[in-house]
Amino acid sequence: MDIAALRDKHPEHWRKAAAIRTLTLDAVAAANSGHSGMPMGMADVATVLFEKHLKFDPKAPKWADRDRFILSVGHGSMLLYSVLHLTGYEEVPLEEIKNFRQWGSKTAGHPESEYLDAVETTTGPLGQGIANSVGFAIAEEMLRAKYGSKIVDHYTWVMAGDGCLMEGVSQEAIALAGMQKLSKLVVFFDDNGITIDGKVSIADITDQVKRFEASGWHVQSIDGHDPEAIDAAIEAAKADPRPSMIACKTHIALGSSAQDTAKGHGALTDAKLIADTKAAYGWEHGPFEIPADVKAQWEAMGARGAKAHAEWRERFDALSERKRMEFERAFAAEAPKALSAKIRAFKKEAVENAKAVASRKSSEMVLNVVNGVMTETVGGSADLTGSNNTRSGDMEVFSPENRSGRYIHYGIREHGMAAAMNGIALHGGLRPYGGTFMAFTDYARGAMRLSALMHQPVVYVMTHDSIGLGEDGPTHQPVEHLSMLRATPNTYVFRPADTVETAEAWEIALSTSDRPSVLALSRQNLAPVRNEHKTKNLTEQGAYVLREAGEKRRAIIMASGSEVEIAVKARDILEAEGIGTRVVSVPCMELFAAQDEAYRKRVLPAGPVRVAVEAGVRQSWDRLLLGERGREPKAGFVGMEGFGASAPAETLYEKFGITAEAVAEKVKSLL
Ligand SMILES: Cc1ncc(C[n+]2csc(CCOP(=O)(O)OP(=O)(O)O)c2C)c(N)n1
Ligand SMILES: [Mg+2]
Repeated sequence: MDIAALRDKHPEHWRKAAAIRTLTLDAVAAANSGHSGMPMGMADVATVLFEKHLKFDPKAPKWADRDRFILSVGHGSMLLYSVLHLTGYEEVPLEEIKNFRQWGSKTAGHPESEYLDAVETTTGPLGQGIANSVGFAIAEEMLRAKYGSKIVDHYTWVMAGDGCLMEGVSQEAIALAGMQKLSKLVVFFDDNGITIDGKVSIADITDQVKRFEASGWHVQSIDGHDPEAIDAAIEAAKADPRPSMIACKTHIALGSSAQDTAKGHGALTDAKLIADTKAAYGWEHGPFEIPADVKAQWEAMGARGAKAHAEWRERFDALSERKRMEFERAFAAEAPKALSAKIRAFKKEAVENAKAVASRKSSEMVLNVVNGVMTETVGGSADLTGSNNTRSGDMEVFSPENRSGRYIHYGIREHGMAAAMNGIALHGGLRPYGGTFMAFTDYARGAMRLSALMHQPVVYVMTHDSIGLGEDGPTHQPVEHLSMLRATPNTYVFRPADTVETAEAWEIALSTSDRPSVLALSRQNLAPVRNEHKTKNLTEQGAYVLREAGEKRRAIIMASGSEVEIAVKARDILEAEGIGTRVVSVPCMELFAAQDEAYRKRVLPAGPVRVAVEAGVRQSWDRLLLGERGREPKAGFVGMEGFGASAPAETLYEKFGITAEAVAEKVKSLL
């Protein structure tokens, strides 16, 4: 690579890009860890994008109509931090660059959206960013249709590497974006041909350009170090009505002795290598030193957005007060005031006209009420709309022809759906929920974990939540999933027992702004257990006394969802034999854990025998079964110990011993 030729051809550009490269070298050297090669390779693309195209205002990182810049190749975090520092984001002073990857710094190893306002999405798990970006671009289309292009009209720019494109989730994302004709989505592919183990060709010979083209994308291939070519490609991408992919041929760790090798991927910390590289760059400044003229040019790029932002503000202020308040409420992820009253009325009606329904159906009934008062909800399913019951009657389908549609056919792409929902939630202004069979949370897991890590209020409608789905058999019957989901921090896992609890769970999920919720819903009908109307949302306490012991209390049976009915029947058996038994419904363990100790002890006093029943594995119940201190209760569990089987649901409950009789026997064996 003839670095001198690059320098000579575009000397002004070169110095701006070199600032990214040298800040990266210095920060990685100081941290003695990190990834130098990607920022060194993609610095030219970043410079042209920020200088000529990106709509942003460092003084207002959360300006609603900013362009979204997504670093899908998260290990290249120093590229982002460098640019944020250079353009004048106050949250990234030079101190933060010097403290890259250290305790308490905002410049984490990979970009964390929780740490910096300017980080649009947490990346690091390869493939997530590009899949999130599809959600960002969908959100932009929807909101442009809703509020008009004077209020919402921006691009979503992505940098993705070989790793992102090798990950399966990228295929789901690319296919969905192409079909949806997301014209304001532009992906820069860092086509450097290198990953950790060596050349990409040791594991992949895909023609990425053809691959994107096959899914309906506009594609270009350019020299990623030529600023004129980069600029022209961006112009062409903007002009095309399809999503665009620009394959940028780059040299990883450009200009260093590690260039074009796997060594260049990681931390380049050798003092001589760094000195030689800076010499090749013609960079004669000390560590972390940015010459004033270069810094001034970057700051000028940062200042450019202030005007666009001010003009946008004027247009926004000209909206009716109602529109403005709705926009701001939705961007703050606040539920409308009307929601609670609607839910209360729904609950009353559900008690008055009590009937056995599947909780997936109850969920649809709730959505029919909710979606009318919350116009920011965006529904969807991974090709199981009729099974997940996710589409309420008033929802039109989102498509290239109908950007006002609020329902997305994500296709059979659970992971892509979950990642897109993260993007929609992160964009702001919309509240996504989406469904699949609960067993396939495994397929969505990578993105579900990030919903939790990023505190995004995505709602996962996971139906067919146990062996109760019956004949489809063990592949489709979740067994370990409830425990896995409950083990995930920052996640509410709701398993409602009937229509009333389902409505309460939805109310909480839609009133929550800082974490995802999973609704575990049954395929089979559930008998109503909440037979008396209570305006209070009992699910909010996570667990509560559903039936009190008639006789002196000797046992407590805990259950969730479809097994609450079994717990109530077991209580009948035991009470008939003079064994006083309380039933505790546990729709949300996380919320119960958040109650004060006095309440928890009131619901689960130490004395009586405790038995939990759930058509899943025991693991997540231990905390409730074993008590917290003092005398340990005698405890037992009725549930699954292995995978399910293919048969009618009633047979399965019988054969796996999840019955009222078995629960009553378990209690008696412990007394
Ligand atoms: C899902 C996932 N798997 C594995 C990794 C570990 N990892 C980090 S970077 C990388 C290689 C990425 O290659 P590429 O995208 O080409 O980046 P480059 O080496 O060009 O910087 C791998 C395997 C990861 N971060 N995420
Ligand atoms: Mg690579």
